[in-house]
Amino acid sequence: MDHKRKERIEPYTLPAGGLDSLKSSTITLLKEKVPGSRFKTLLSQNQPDGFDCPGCAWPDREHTSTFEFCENGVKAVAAEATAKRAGAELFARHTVAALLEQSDYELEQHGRLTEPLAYDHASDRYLPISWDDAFERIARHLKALPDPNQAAFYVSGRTSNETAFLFQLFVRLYGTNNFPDCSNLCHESSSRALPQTVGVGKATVVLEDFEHADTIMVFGQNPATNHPRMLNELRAAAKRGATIVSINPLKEKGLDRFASPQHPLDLLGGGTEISSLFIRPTLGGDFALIKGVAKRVLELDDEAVAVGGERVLDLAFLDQHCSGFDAFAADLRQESWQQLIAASGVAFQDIERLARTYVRGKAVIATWGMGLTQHRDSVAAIQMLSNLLMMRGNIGRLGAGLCPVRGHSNVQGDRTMGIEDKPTPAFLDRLAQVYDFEPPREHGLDAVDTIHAMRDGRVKVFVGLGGNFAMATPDTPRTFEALRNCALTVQISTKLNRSHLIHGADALILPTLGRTEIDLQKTGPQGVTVEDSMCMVHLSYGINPPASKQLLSETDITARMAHAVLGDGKVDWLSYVGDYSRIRDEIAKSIAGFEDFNARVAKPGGFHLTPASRERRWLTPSGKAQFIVNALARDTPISRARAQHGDELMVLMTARSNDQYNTTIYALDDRYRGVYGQRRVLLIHRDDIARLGFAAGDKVDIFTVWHDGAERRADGFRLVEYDIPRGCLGAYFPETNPLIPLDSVAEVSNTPTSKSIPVLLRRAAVS
Ligand SMILES: Nc1nc2c(c(=O)[nH]1)N[C@H]1C(S)=C(S)[C@@H](COP(=O)(O)OP(=O)(O)OC[C@H]3O[C@@H](n4cnc5c(=O)[nH]c(N)nc54)[C@H](O)[C@@H]3O)O[C@H]1N2
Ligand SMILES: Nc1nc2c(c(=O)[nH]1)N[C@H]1C(S)=C(S)[C@@H](COP(=O)(O)OP(=O)(O)OC[C@H]3O[C@@H](n4cnc5c(=O)[nH]c(N)nc54)[C@H](O)[C@@H]3O)O[C@H]1N2
Ligand SMILES: [Mo]
Repeated sequence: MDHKRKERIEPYTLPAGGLDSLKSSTITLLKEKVPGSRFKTLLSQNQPDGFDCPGCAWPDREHTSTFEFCENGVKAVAAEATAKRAGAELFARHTVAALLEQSDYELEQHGRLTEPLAYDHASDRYLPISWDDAFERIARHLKALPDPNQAAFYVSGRTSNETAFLFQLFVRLYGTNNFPDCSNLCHESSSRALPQTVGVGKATVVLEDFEHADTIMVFGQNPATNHPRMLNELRAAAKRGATIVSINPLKEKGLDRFASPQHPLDLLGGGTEISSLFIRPTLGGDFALIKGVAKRVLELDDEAVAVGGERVLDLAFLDQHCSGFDAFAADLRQESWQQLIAASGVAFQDIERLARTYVRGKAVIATWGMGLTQHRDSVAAIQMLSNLLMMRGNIGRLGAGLCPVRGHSNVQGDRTMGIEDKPTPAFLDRLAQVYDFEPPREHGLDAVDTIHAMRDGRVKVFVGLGGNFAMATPDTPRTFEALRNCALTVQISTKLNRSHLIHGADALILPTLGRTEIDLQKTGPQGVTVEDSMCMVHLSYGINPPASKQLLSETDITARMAHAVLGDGKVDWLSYVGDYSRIRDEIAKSIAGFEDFNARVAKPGGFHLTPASRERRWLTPSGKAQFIVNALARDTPISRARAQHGDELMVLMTARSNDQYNTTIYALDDRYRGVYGQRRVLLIHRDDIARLGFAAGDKVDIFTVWHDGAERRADGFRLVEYDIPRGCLGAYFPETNPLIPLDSVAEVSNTPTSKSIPVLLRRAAVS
């Protein structure tokens, strides 16, 4: 095929969704050679007797009565149901060094892993190993460590509650809280911000609230690509007359117009207008923007008081439910407009418009994604958003509330099950009591700190339950160095990825079932449970035959690994494998909110794990919804880099294309942004192209400005003129992860600042 023709830039002018969405899904199914018999899989997605879609954590309507088409879901399911296989022959044909030459896209194309493999130094190849020998090898390494804190146990967010529970129990009985997880790279800022303000780090809304909201503010999210089913809710809200605001440096497709594949009339017409207002902060400008809106709300209340009008603040809520409002108001009053405007990159008129829209709303939902969580001051920004909603009592009532929109389909459930490097004493106390042991109390390592520890030799064994740690994390060369410094790396995976190739001295690949596959055990096919982004817990049953007879379920792998390491002391590990409802009985005993788990989850649609904040019970130290004062950061790595480099300094965000799932590259298009056949592109404002002395289409190398003297670069990116604020750049990850310094992290949450990297551009050395 003519490669040049495929590589093109062509702005997308249709509404998001629509027939193109169906087309793109069909192409994926054909490309993956998904057998026709498996198409029915798609219809079982999110059905009462089907499986929970591995695509994202957006909830389903009553775990639905009708099939809800979703491009993201189709791609995720097709990627798992693919007919392609990465069997032992593949590894016999290629050395690891040869596989390393392949792109992430090519690695993904090999298909599903089929049997356990162990790295062989002599031949630089992965060779088959028996399951028993694999577990024995893990046990040998783990038992040899002088301190259990020398091992780290990564969890990606597709793992079921049942597996996650067993996994954390195993790891804590082994003796560590070293649980780096994908959350650390994702919504950790939400998980750390919200407990301090409203007591729980989860959404206070359920889907039904979207039917009652009159105003919905969407911060830093690209739902057309990442949560397409969310657009059906926004569409319905827009049709009812609700006001939807998008707060995003980019005017993302789908947040403007959406043609729902669910509604044939939409496909024929021009779709539905979603957002009536676009507020476009500079990258990382949200804290200042939201603080500005809060300041304006306070001023509008002052004005109402002055003329004896209706109060803008919800005085009853503030009085009964909140603590710290006076200090918060005093801080808002002293904040300078000039600073807020400069830091947010939003003109006063737009701050005013957003404030007035917010104040007009009687029931306001704020949703957010990675645009809010992956900056240095993300925790402060999310707390400011919580403050803003609290000012008008928009938490814990119909149609209103906080809604962090999580990514991986069970990332929230995994945390609930105890995949947490900083577990609460209450959680550990209960585990201690149920299993009669003293769990480790010392906080463990998160994702970034695990990389530091592996580099320093403090962690020697890395076990990854899903995910692609090597590519999902920042500072790629340093992360590679870290993983290669391990004595053993173990990856429990469905498909081949770079984390298998960047390995320790000893290395294992343990292939596993995906959620769409039938998990047949002694007592019959097993269901597993997940918790979605709005705290609904439900059962999921796979329906496809396993990709290979040699696959074990994640639960089985976890139980056998635990058995090999710990024996049958406190827990009879293997006894749980035959019947997962027995694990749910253990969860019911051990984790708050899961009483009578099996019975409750058996009901169609499952149950809501209602967070106290939704009921206006505040699990904060003050027992109230807590206003939190945070100051505008004035001295930051970006401000320092700008002082040094002036206007040449640009700020880069790294996000997803339409054809990728995190580090999994399905194909090379990002059609909503008009990018085809390529990924090494850099979105940039036309004025910046000219100002920096380039032309659109030029190739540049990107360099990070950081204080440690190390060179961080990513080469050969094509400049694409784009409607993005001046001074800001957009590119895709994982290609740009080498640019993110390991110590460029959000305060408190330690999340890499994937959306604000200070960089300089140079004409590419090789064009
Ligand atoms: N198809 C598909 N679906 C997915 C995924 C996938 O990779 N592919 N990943 C899953 C996962 S794990 C997650 S976490 C979610 C991620 O879903 P999103 O949260 O939508 O993640 P991103 O693609 O990183 O997009 C971030 C958005 O934030 C905006 N943004 C960037 N910086 C800022 C800022 O400073 N302020 C504001 N206000 N906005 C900003 C960007 O323009 C972009 O629209 O999607 C999940 N669903
Ligand atoms: N620069 C930059 N970096 C980022 C982000 C960003 O916006 N910018 N986003 C971050 C975010 S939000 C996240 S969540 C992380 C994602 O980080 P991860 O969760 O680590 O990465 P994924 O790409 O989702 O993992 C894909 C791999 O998971 C395995 N897999 C898939 N399904 C299953 C399963 O059911 N079981 C098992 N055992 N394995 C499975 C497959 O082998 C596949 O190759 O990346 C983060 N990294
Ligand atoms: Mo995520």
